[in-house]
Amino acid sequence: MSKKYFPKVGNIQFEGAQSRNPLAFKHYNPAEIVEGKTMKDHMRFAVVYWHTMRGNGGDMFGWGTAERPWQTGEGNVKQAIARAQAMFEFTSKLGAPFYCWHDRDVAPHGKTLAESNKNFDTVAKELKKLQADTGIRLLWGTAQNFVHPRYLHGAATSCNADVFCFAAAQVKKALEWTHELGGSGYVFWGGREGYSTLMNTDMKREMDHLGRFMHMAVDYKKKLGFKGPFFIEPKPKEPTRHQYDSDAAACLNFLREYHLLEHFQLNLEVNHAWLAGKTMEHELEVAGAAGALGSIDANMGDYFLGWDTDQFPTDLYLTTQTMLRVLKYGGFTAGGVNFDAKVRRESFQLDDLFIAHIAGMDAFARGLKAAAAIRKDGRISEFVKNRYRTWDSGIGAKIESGAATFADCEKHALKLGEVSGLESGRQELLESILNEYI
Ligand code: XUL
Ligand code: CO
Repeated sequence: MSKKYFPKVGNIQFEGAQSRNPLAFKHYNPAEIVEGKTMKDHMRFAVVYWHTMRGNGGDMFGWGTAERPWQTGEGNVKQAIARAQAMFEFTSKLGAPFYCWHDRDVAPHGKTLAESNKNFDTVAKELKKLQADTGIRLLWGTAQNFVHPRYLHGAATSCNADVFCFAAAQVKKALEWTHELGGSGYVFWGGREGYSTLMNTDMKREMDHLGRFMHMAVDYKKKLGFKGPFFIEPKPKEPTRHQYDSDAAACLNFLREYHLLEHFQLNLEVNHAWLAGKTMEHELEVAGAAGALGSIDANMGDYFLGWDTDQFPTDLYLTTQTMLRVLKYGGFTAGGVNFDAKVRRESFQLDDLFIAHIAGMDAFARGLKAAAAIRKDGRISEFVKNRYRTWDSGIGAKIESGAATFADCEKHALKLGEVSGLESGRQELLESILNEYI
């Protein structure tokens, strides 16, 4: 493989907590065993094509700022192949075992669908070679069904049936390549599957179309023999006012209503949870309780800007709370920790890409270690268990088993006269126990 885009950076090494080298891991030690598994296998870190390779630091107020030598060129297939090489050079130097793509990040849009497919085939063949050369694997693929103007009213939920067909064709193709490249899963993020105003929207009809679309995808997955899970990625808004897959609970409701739950898990993203007014741990609990915790898009928002800033996740409370839930629900199988994150516009130098990923990986490694230590300590889980002890026997157990009626409850309450023995929720105590491990 040509190694020319990051000549100043070698393979990133683990140097330990004392290291002051910005281009070294201080906490992410891939071989270290935590709760019986290597950190590498716990985290299954992935680098994204879109922000890392395609992002240029531009925002709606200003042009791109980022130094990205593989971005200079005409935007043709030749350049896309050079970009693929840059992607694999970066990911292998970083030591992340996985990557993720949208079809149109990988290869340019053509003038027709056939031309777009041809472009994608050419570059995806190069991806296959690069995967074999480096051992880097595809965590998931997805179709970019929101950038092209044809998707202005949505893709599967467009008011126009022709647009639905283009979206279906794109997912079909993206699924084929995800399968061919040994992808672990496949993601649906509904970029414009929602509405800007209800004045022009038949919401029920759009939801029905989305349900139909997902069933077609499931049928095609079976036909292909693709065994990985489908993931839905919730987000409440942006660019639309309301996105149908607005949060974990809304996605689960949709999946149950359209009899799709057995085929799907969720890919939860921190900044999306925040935009929904939820914490990441809330979303993880909702998904975990339904047996649908699939994967995570690791990033965070800005505490003062109300939009999807996709910052690298460096907040240790966030990573600890996240890893507590991931461990609680048995860890990742097909999913992983995917850095759907971008460096700030001001962090425009090439080495910032490494520094940012290292910061995120180290923050997640600390989160994992803290979560494992908190679980070993056991005070928090013991507290929670003890808090519910009136359900373990007597009337509580009778209610849980379904054997009790309202009349039984009334009899019990009348006998007691009043409730006694309520105890403190001890939020501050629990927070301080967590702090012992941060
Ligand atoms: C957008 C977002 C997407 C998905 C993949 O907010 O998170 O990049 O992760 O389409
Ligand atoms: Co995402």
